[in-house]
Amino acid sequence: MERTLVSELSGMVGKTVTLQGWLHWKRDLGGIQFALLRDRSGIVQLVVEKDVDLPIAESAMEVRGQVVQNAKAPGGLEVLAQELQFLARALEPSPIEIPKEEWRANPETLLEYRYVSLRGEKARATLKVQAALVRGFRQYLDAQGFTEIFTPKIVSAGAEGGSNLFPIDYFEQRAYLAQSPQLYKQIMVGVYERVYEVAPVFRAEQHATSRHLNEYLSLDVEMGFIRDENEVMDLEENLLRAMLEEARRSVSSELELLGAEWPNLTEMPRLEHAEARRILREELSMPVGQDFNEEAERALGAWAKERWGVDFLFVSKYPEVARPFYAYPEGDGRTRGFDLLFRGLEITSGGQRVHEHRMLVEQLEKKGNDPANFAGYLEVFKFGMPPHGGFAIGAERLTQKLLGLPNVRYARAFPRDRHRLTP
Ligand code: AMO
Repeated sequence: MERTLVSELSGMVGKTVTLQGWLHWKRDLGGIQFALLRDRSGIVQLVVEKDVDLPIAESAMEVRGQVVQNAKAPGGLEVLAQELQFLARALEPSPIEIPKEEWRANPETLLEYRYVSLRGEKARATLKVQAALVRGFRQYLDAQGFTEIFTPKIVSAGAEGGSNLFPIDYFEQRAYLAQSPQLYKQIMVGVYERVYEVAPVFRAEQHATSRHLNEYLSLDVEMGFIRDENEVMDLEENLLRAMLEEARRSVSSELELLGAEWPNLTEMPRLEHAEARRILREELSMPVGQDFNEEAERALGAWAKERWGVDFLFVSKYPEVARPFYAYPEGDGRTRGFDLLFRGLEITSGGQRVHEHRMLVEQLEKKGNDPANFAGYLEVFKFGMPPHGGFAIGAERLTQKLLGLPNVRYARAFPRDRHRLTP
């Protein structure tokens, strides 16, 4: 018996079909019962004889029945159930009544019972949008001659500075969970010229905020033989357009369901860091440091939206003091490093990197690092590393801002935050 998906029913009026899915909701009207069946493609109403003993919601089931039109049913169709088979009965009532509660449940409850709350249409749509963005990322970069790489997540040293590393025991040695594939993606530029990685990274952020996760999906890009960081930003612009277009093409109904506001993809201006600071200080009367805090980023985002009508804003030529040792110095205190803000939230850091061994040693020392501790890393730069640069996009933050989610945790199936290690 061939399975029909809910999304295929409109072409099957009058026919008898077999559906599989979950019991989403049920109502007993005395003479007759109504139920909703949910599968991966949608939800349909079932009309069920009164003497059938329907199990509780979230049971897995198979139904054979006739497809009929009914203007009053959701989607204008329903299935008159003739045979029902329960493949896996739910053992107890779901802690979250998905259809009723998902849109207004306590956020902590949704995360606590993630294994069922993920079945809600909002949660499913969110992660489908993210999957489409990631698919767009891969498709675009594949077409541009990039090679996908897979680098270790158990590492011997931090890539972004030591403060937020998770230490682990690695037999007799101390190891860490990777904060970023930074050093490895640079090494791989020496192999393939253009590389990308889609993988989780780990940050021991102590603070619980709406934009920090302790484990997040990093979309990393690195490319060789560049003239300067502008080429990297050009690539990121086109990449983001491709990612969003893939989402619009493949998950438009999910975007609509979640009320996603389509961003301005035409213009993504580049503002030098010094100019951004001036604007914050003089035009927005905000105290600013060398690195922008959350408030400053939000203010800059709002300023750019009002002034230029843009959603994406690059802040370029970051000062050396606010960048890691591998950022390419301009020699005047600035670097070729940039951030990209999306609706006032940093979704990317990137830039051109130091590719010369001698300069790298200098930069390490300038930052107070002992080059001896980076011997393995420095080794790589003895063998013809071309000028190169890249960036990383935080997938959850991009999803969060595209969909207007109040917290980045909803953009991850099983978020790890300061207080959450389960489910
Ligand atoms: P950075 O540390 O700025 O740069 O991280 C890059 C992007 O990753 C996202 N991000 C986070 N998302 C959720 N929770 C967090 N705790 C978190 N921390 C960072 C942000 C951020 O812009 N190696 C460099 C990238 C590069 O230069 O290629 C790096 O990791 O969206």
